Amino acid sequence: MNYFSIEVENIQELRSKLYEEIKKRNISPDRVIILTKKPIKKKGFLGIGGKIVYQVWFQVLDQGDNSAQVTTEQNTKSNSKLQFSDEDVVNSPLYKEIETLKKMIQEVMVENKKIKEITSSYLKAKESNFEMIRKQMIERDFPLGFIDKLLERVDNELSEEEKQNFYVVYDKVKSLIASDLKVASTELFINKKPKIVMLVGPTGVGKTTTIVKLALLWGATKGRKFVFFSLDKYRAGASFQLKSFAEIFRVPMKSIRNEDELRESLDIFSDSDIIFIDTAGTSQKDTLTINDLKEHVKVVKKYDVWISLVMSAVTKYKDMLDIINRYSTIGYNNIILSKIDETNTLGSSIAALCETQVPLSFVTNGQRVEADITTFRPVDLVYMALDERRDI
Ligand SMILES: Nc1nc2c(ncn2[C@@H]2O[C@H](COP(=O)(O)OP(=O)(O)OP(=O)(O)O)[C@@H](O)[C@H]2O)c(=O)[nH]1
Ligand SMILES: [Mg+2]
Repeated sequence: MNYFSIEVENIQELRSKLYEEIKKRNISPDRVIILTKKPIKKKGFLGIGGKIVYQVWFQVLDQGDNSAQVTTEQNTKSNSKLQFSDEDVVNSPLYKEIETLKKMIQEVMVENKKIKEITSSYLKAKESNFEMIRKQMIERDFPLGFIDKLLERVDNELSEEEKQNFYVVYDKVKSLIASDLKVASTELFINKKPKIVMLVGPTGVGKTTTIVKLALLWGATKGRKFVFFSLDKYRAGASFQLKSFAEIFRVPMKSIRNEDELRESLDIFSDSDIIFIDTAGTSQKDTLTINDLKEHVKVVKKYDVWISLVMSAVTKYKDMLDIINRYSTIGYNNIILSKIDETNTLGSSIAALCETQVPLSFVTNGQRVEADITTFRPVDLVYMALDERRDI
């Protein structure tokens, strides 16, 4: 005596699968009886959806079994290939019993249809939430690769239920970006005098303007003694801009042409609380000037230093990564994101900062030295980057 089971969703399927099984086993349909039938729930992909199938167990009676309604004629046939006709199958008691199953299976079909409808509305809601956020992030200039990686994390970290709610998905996006964004302290601690504050970065990003803003913030308003150095030896009259600010602050300003002069001047002004060093704008592609800058940095690294890479928020994403990477040989401590007032989209900057994990110290948002420098909690900056721009 042996047994077999078939799992089906509808009666047609049961008929054809059973017929296949009978043919495969080469048994007379009269020897097959239904033992049990029960609905079972099959889990869907990733735990959503799923369906109910009918599991029907059959017993194949032994040829000598009394309950088997096997005729001698059929017994004789049993050793040849496919010894019974389709008609035998259809007229067998087994098939009659199958008819009674029909109703039950139809009920299961209705149930399955309902499950399918719920599942597809779930998926539709999730997809439209993700799509809306994706679209918004593209508009805010977040790079595609960054968006995809982020949404994949959101997909993995939220439950199916949570993904139905746009605001839950949106908050998750914000909190993931904010937790990836590193920030540097914007307090200037002077452990050992003189503290060196140095800004490096590409041409025209606002290094000189920003160093004046920092001198106001950390020097003048705190009553500290400070001086300016300018390492801008490449352009005649380049230090003029800084000189005029030094006059306003009534502090010394020294133009430096080489490492020896730098050493000397550091020595001369060693009783200052802070020495603010402005540097020449260098193209990130210009390895010669970056190397030259590196030699100067070696001299100042003997002191207590704060070195910031100034990077304009208007820069293209790939160029940002290139700048962050090339200047890394200098060994800066943090990034100052400048000119955020000149763009409506902060996506590329935020993505570049998150991906490189360099801490952000300040953002600058205008030309006014007395006002346009500020700090943000990462979460606020992320809100700014994702939402419509608010006045800052
Ligand atoms: N809109 C805007 N303009 C800024 C900001 N910071 C600086 N600028 C302007 O950008 C221009 C260049 O600024 P600088 O401070 O000279 O830039 P730099 O990096 O020192 O330039 P180089 O020394 O030539 O490399 C000036 O016109 C500044 O007023 C800012 O946050 N927003
Ligand atoms: Mg400058």
